[in-house]
Amino acid sequence: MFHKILIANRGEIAVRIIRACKELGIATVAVYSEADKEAMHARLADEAVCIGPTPSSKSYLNIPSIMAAAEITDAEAIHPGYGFLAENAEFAEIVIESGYAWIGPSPESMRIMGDKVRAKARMQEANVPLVPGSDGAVHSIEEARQVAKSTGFPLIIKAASGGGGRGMQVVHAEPRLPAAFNKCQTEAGAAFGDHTVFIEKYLEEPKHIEVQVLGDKHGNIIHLFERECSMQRNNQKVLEEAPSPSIDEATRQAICEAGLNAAKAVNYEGAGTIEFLLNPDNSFYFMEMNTRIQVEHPVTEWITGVDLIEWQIRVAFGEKLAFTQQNIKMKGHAIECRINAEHPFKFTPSPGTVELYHAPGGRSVRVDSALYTGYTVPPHYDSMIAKIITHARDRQKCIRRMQRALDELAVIGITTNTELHKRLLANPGFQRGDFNIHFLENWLKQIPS
Ligand code: MV4
Repeated sequence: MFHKILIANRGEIAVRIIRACKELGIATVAVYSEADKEAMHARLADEAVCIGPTPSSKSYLNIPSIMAAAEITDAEAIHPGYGFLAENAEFAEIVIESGYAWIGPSPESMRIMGDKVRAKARMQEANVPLVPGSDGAVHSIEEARQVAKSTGFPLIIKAASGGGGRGMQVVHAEPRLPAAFNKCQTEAGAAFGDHTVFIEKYLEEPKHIEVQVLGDKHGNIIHLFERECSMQRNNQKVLEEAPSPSIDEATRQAICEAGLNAAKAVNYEGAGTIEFLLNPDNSFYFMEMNTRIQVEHPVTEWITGVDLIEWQIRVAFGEKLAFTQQNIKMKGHAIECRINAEHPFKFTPSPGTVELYHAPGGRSVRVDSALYTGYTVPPHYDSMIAKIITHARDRQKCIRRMQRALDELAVIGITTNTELHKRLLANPGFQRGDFNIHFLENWLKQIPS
């Protein structure tokens, strides 16, 4: 096994990875920015190296600085966590070419999936269902009009280098098509340095279902069932659960098999997620693949019993998966609430010093966080300060357990979105599983705050 791993990240995910390393007997190197000298991840690691000033562009995204930290500490492998450099194929390549192990998929898999047009072409070859739309990139308004004849309206124009909801334009009628096309192209060029766009029929009321996959370097790939991620706002997930409360066993089997086929089509190694849109009639379509560990991985860990970070490390070292698809069984239900330092209904950020932090506990409650009493949440990074995860035999019991866990949570000194979660968990539509990707935004328009 590796002797020492550098974690190129901060916050709760860096802590999560350090914890996994400790349990595996692997030494850890944290990297931190000037704003993060007092951060939990820098304290918990065996060694910590300052990699630059506060802005992430000069620290957590600073590749030469991170590589220097790996060299001076004699680390053998680099774990990127999520966000920052996690899906940067060039960084993965630099890591590998410099003689370190990359705890993630091959740069080639990352490149294919990072280009949504290439990804869709590969998915088509693998018989993974695709949203009807353009056959590859669309280069002109004329071409867009032709595509619109087959998709009809509404349609959605997406940037090939986009993803996660960035660089998209929904078009409801023909007269808006030229302006939306130009806007999408221009914004894609500015944001990603690639103005390539493509077109899909716009699905109006889908759910967001994603399939967790795990592959090793020996060609073994399994899925670990699905997560329901429709509870989001501005493309930021708020609450996730596993399994999805609203799919039948046949749909589950079909969507998980499609996810598995997607991963196999790029010879996927490590932990990854295939995102699908699920229509009310149970038809589903590939949207994109995330070639990283995700924030919401704990809900999958809890229903399957598989430690995903441990297995990311093991497969990166070259170990074979110790289980087959038949060994992976779902048990019970898990929910994750993302606790953010922000106003629960206005969503304005609320950084500052935590005067008191008390984490919930008790049976089947997990807290992934880098928070502590006295810590000052910096304004420069993501506002997520904790993830509360609960598990129970069924969804209703899991909701109840989450409600009592949130009642125990105390964060004094800064404002958090805990109240949003409490209100959401009490909502009858949420409780029935009667929702789609627009639920949260629609509900927020009409609740008093
Ligand atoms: C879509 C869509 C409807 N139809 N594509 C947003 C995130 C990015 N991964 C793709 N997204 C969407 N693509 C078609 N053809 C609706 C969304 C979408 C969405 C998807 C998942 C979760 C939340 C969402 C919120 C708004 C739009």
